[in-house]
Amino acid sequence: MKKFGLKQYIPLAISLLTASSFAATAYINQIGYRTTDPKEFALVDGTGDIAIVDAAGQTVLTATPKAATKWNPSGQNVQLVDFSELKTPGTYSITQGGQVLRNDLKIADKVFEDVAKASLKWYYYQRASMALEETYAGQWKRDAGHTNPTAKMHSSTGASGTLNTSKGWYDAGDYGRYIVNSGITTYTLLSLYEHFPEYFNTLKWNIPAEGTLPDLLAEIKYNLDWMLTMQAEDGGVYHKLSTLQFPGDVMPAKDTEPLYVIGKGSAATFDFAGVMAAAYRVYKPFDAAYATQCLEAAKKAYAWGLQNPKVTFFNPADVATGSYSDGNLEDEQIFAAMELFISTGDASYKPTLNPNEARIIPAWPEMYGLAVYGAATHANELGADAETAKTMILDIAKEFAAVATKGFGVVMSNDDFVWGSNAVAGNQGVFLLYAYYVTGDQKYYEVAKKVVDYLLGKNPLDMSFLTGFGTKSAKLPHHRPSTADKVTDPVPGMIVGGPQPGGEDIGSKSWECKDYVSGKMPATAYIDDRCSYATNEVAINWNAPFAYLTGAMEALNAGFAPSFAAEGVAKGSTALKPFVSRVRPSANTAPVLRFDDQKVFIEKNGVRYNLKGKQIK
Ligand SMILES: [Ca+2]
Ligand SMILES: [Ca+2]
Repeated sequence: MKKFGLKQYIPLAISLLTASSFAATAYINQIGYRTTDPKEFALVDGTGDIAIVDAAGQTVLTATPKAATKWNPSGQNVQLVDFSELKTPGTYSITQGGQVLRNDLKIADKVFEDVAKASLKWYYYQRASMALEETYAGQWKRDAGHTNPTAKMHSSTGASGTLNTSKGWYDAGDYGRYIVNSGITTYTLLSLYEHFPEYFNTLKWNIPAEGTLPDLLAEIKYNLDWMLTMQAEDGGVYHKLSTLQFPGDVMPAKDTEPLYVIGKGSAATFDFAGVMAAAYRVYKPFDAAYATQCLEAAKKAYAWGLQNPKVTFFNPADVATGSYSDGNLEDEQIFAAMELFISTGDASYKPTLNPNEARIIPAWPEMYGLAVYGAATHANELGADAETAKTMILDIAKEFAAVATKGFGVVMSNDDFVWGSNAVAGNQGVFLLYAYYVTGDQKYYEVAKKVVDYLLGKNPLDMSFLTGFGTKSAKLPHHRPSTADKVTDPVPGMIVGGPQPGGEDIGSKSWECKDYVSGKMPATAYIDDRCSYATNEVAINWNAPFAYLTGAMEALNAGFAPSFAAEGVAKGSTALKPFVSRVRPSANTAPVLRFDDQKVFIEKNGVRYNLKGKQIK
């Protein structure tokens, strides 16, 4: 008997028919487990020991599940099962009491290489202004979209006429290009290269060549080139490039409404400055002129930002595309300052970290954590602030590690199931890898790995959130090319937004979703349907942490460690003890960043505040 589905909603009458209906459900990383990694799956409604059986029918391991703990986001009582002892590559069945719970358990070497490549390759599929050729795109080949070399200046830019602007990545399921969301995305991908240059110098995934650049840097440059076009003469950076309204479900080439350059503000400008300062370091060995262009653009942007530090963007009345509005701009400023200081050594840029800043898990409006990352990974340049940054990371990472011993074995709690919850998970995982880098303590690697397990199937929906990969994965993402092409399978390598109970896309109109939230829990409020932009859309900033996690884990396991890493990282030598640190607010009482549509607010002790600290309903 194969059993993959959720079973908690099976009516009681049916489950009473025969005792065998009480079979447990095992939730696994459907892509597989690395031979040398710690391994764990989640079990619900289990009784007794489990056995793992190889393809020849031989039991290769028996294990006793841990005591059940309740996982609040799904309401399930979950037993975690450790099967780390099993290290032989192969495909296995999980059985309990003679019943086969599932038969798709895989163990392999380089187990995340394919998903890392696919999640990076997806950025190629999102390229604006160029055709995707069959030699690279296969059945997802398509015509070029948004090829117009100029876009009109919207009055919100304070400028008139047109701007030469092209290239870049489409942001999400729509065709907008937004500097703010490009900020965290591009930085995350740049940092993946900067941490593991030797590994990514040779890793390839069949995209068009860009000179002699490694594939990762060729892909990132396609977006940097676009970002560079979005800077005004005075240094300020325009907020976005989009049509006035979202297009229908059409291919990029059919979205022929006029493109506008819209808005100009501090968030876009500081994000741009930080990204360009980091790009300087990364591209310098390959193309000194391009690197200098990036650094000069960064300096110019930062100078404008210092003169205009609080210019908040709001959608003008005639514009309905993504707003990416953010009322708190100090974190964007410190991110830019940190990157400029690291790249130039110029003390006038040097920011000072606030050791009490608790909102340091990065998200698109929440860039403080990237400044903490910058400080923690540049001890020589930052001195005492590098130690402050390490302490800030470890205080939270220790809590994450404790939380992940229970429930589904992930960090996430109810509050994390916001719009784009899979990116919350992903960024928690990246955060844990930084804790691993700065301590060498394997514990943090293991907890970060559990995040990958969650995203690839060890979750109450029993599904891989990466399109094209896993026994059961999203088939109908909210992604216009996947909807409008004539191809059955969605574009591969996309992390969908994931479960969250907001139900913002539910309604009675033809394009809206029917109720998929009632009776569900935060971690199960999800629908694999094109209508669901609130749970099943894709976005460049949601793919980036997943790509970072899986790419970094492949690099680490290939023996590469970041140059700044503590002893023990990736090299199998003695792990260092974590740093001792002071008490901080617990995860339960610390302020939490929440998202509602594209608005952001802070929640603390159940009370919501806007980003200026004012209480809201
Ligand atoms: Ca912010
Ligand atoms: Ca399709």
